[in-house]
Amino acid sequence: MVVVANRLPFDLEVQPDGSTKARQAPGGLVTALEPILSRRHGAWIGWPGTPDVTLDPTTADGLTLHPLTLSSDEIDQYYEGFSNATLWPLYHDAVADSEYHRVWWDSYRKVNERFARRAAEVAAPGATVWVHDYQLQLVPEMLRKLRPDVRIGFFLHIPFPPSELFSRLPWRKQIMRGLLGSDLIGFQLPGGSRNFVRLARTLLGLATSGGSVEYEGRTVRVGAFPISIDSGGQSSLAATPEVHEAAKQLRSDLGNPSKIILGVDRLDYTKGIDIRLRAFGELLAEGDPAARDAVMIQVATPSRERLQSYITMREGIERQVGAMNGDFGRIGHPAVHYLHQSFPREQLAAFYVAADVMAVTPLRDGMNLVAKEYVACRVDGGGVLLLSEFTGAAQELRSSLLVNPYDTDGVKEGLRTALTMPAVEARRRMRILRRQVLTHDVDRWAADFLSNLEGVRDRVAEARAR
Ligand code: GDG
Repeated sequence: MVVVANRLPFDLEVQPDGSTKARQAPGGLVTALEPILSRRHGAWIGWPGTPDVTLDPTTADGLTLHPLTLSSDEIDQYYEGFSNATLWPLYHDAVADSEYHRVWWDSYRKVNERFARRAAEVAAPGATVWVHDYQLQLVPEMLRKLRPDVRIGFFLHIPFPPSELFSRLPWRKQIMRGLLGSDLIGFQLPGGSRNFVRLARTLLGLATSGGSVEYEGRTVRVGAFPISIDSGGQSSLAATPEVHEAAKQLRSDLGNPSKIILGVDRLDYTKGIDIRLRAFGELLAEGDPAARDAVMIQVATPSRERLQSYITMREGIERQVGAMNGDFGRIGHPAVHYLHQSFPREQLAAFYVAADVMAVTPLRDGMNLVAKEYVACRVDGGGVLLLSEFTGAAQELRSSLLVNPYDTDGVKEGLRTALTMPAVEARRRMRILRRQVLTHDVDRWAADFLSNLEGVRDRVAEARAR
């Protein structure tokens, strides 16, 4: 089995002695796939994280890593440009403006071609190739031309937008055809899957049924596969004495506040960090008893730091945090602890265990693994999850406190309810959430996707044999 994704699950660094050292890179996709692949001894094709370096294939944790070289220009145009400044905002409800540049598209096409060629070289006869995410939507079609014998699955980690938004893309038909090179296309939610099928019909005039599209004599299956986390692993980590101790220490370091509110996100404008800050700030300004002696911790992992939209957003959030601490902080007790840093998993788990309220308020999010991680970490059965309706996770985590992030009063009310929820009610809700997250883990997600993918081709082969 071969995974093709923009990034390798490891940052590869060349040591002074010429050897290569692997360091785990952060991010949703890596967190999700690494455990499955190591068990299957698979191969992973991706960019090692540094421009202009050429590295030999290497093995780490039982999987073979095939580093693909990207030049600085390609990082500018294919990655930061077309992937993150054209597709990312457009696919997230256009919450920020997308830019359309033909040179970015040319670079996107060329880099996709290179990924496809490498996959064609690496895959064994009849192999399963699983392509991931919005950076590589042209790979399935390109790979099929080179290697018609392999099974091709594609999974999109971010939302797939409605036709009204997708149709803005000058290269909409090419992207649809790129994806249709797959045997199976997976989305996080049924809504994404429906959007895609509708576009196949209206934009390309193809024959479709609920979960399939007829394309060039093949049936392409389309469906929803909501991703999850290593729930058992996360839960066990949270139960260790070290994490328990670190959570206690954290609470005491904060001066034993009445409540700890936590946010954990890549610093991204889709995540609605400003929204939860505003809601908490207003409760503080009103002297709401629910917020008295409460503190907020916002972990904002550095992300896409060279893009102007991210620079502007970061400035806005940092101004907001500064103002809140200026208005409501006391010596030694800021209202918001803002951490623009990346933390080890164990430390993150301690944050989850310590948090009375977990605030997840994106304007749009494919799934949001942080919400699931918080639930998995609450082995004590406590804690309240405040969750945006516009995350994929909201479809499954119905017992959270669901809020509309565009409704400031609604988010404020949600936060107030979370801060004052009686323990019995919080535990009742958390019990239901935990049942969902613990029984629907990342293994189940991958097994579900792969068995569907493998089933598809087997049926095609059987039909041909008849
Ligand atoms: C995309 C989609 C979809 C964050 N800070 C640290 C850290 N993280 C880890 C979290 C979590 C992951 O990064 C973030 O995943 P999310 O799902 O929340 O968000 P995206 O990065 O936007 O992921 C998303 C996902 O893909 C999977 O399909 O759910 O909708 O946008 O696992 O824990 N990990 C560590 N230190 C940090 O400081 N160790």
